[in-house]
Formats: sequence, structure tokens, C-alpha cells
Amino acid sequence: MRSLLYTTGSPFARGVRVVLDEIGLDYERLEETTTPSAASRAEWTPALQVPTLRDGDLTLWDSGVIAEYLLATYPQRAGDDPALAPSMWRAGSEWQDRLLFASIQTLGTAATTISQMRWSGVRHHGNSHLTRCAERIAHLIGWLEERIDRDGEGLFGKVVSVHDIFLTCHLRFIANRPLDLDTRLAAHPKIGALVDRMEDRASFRNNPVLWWEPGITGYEADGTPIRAS
Ligand SMILES: N[C@@H](CCC(=O)N[C@@H](CS)C(=O)NCC(=O)O)C(=O)O
Repeated sequence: MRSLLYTTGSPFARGVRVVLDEIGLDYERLEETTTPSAASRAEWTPALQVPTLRDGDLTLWDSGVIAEYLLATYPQRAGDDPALAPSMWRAGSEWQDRLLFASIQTLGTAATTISQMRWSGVRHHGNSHLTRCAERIAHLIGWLEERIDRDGEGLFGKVVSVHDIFLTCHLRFIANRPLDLDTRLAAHPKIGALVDRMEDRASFRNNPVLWWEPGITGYEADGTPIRAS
């Protein structure tokens, strides 16, 4: 059986869950709402991070590796029109596509670092490393905006790419937490339109991003946060 270990809020895990839906693959959902002990995570991965996928005898972690494996192993597509691209790297622009994806994941890491530190009591405004993370996000968004040709189209044009999926997950993660981070999507209309179009796909609606702040311990079936009393 295929299984995915993930936390409710992880944007990296949301990207993998969306890819699984776009391909139409069923899997056991091992969802965690809190971070378990290191020993428990280490049973899955020495990185102690989610998402981690088990598919038969194979255990994979790191969302980009998992997404590349899924696209390469399962050629079928069950998503909306336009369907998910056949691979993460287009013939003739492999290095540009790899650079794009690495930059999107760098944006995600900057956002989750700011988030993790916020819950440890360190806000980005008062910390030089986290301020640089926020500046990195702003610069990457500006750079990515230049890599989209038309409003609403993705980084691969009309085709839906894993890049579009992960960029949307990272930006919506930022929007759904009280991080004091403004992604200024009004000033980046092509990315703004792309995010709106992606969130409208069934694969995104099936894997919603939920509001989270300290004290939220779970969710009602409709996504309403449950707060510790
Ligand atoms: N490079 C990893 C990053 C994954 C990551 O940062 N996961 C976070 C959740 S968003 C995590 O597991 N954090 C728990 C921890 O660091 O202990 C990937 O792409 O999968």
C-alpha cells in the first residue's frame, strides 16, 4: 500500500498531495496535527521532516524528489483540463526548469523558517536572519513574476506544472498564517491570477490550506479551527 506521512499545514506536503490527486493515485493518509518525537519521525526519515512517501518497498522524502518520482513512475493523469505536465523538466530547458523549481522551494523554506521561528517566539521583524528570509521571498516573487508570459498561465505556459503547484502551496501557506508577511500579489498580477486558477482545481479544493496559529489543535470537517480550551 502507498502511504504519505504529512502534517496538515505543511505546504511541501500539500504540493505532494495535490500531485497525487492530479495523477489519480489513492494512498493512506497518515496526517499529523502536531510534531511527534524525533524518534517517531526517524522511523520514516533521518531528515525528521514531512512529507515522506512509502510506495511498496521504496521510502522517499523531500517533496521535490517525491514529485519527480510520482511523475516518472505514474504516467496517467486524472486532473482537470489542462492536465498535469508529463514531467518536471521540459526537453530543451531542463536546467532552467530545475532552477525554477529550486527557487520555488527556496521560497517555501524561507516561509516555513519564518513560521517555525514565529511559534518559537522570534518574529522576523526583529531578527536579521529572518528579515533576510522575508527579503528573499519578496525578491523571488518578483523574479518568478517575470517568468510567466500571461495572466493566469503557469510557469510552463498553458500546461499545469509541479512548479505551479508548489508555488501556489507556498504562497497560500503564507496567506493562511499570521506571519506579518505580505506577498504583494496585487503588484504581481500574473502570479496572483495563477494562484487563483490553481486554487480552483479539484486537486487543490480536495486538499485545502487551513488557517493555523498557535493554539489550534485540529479542525472540524468544514475546516473550522478547533482551539485548545
Ligand atoms: N526540503 C523538504 C522540506 C520539508 C519541510 O520543511 N517540512 C516541514 C513541514 S513544512 C517539517 O517537516 N518540519 C518539521 C521539523 O522540521 O521538525 C521538502 O521539500 O520536503
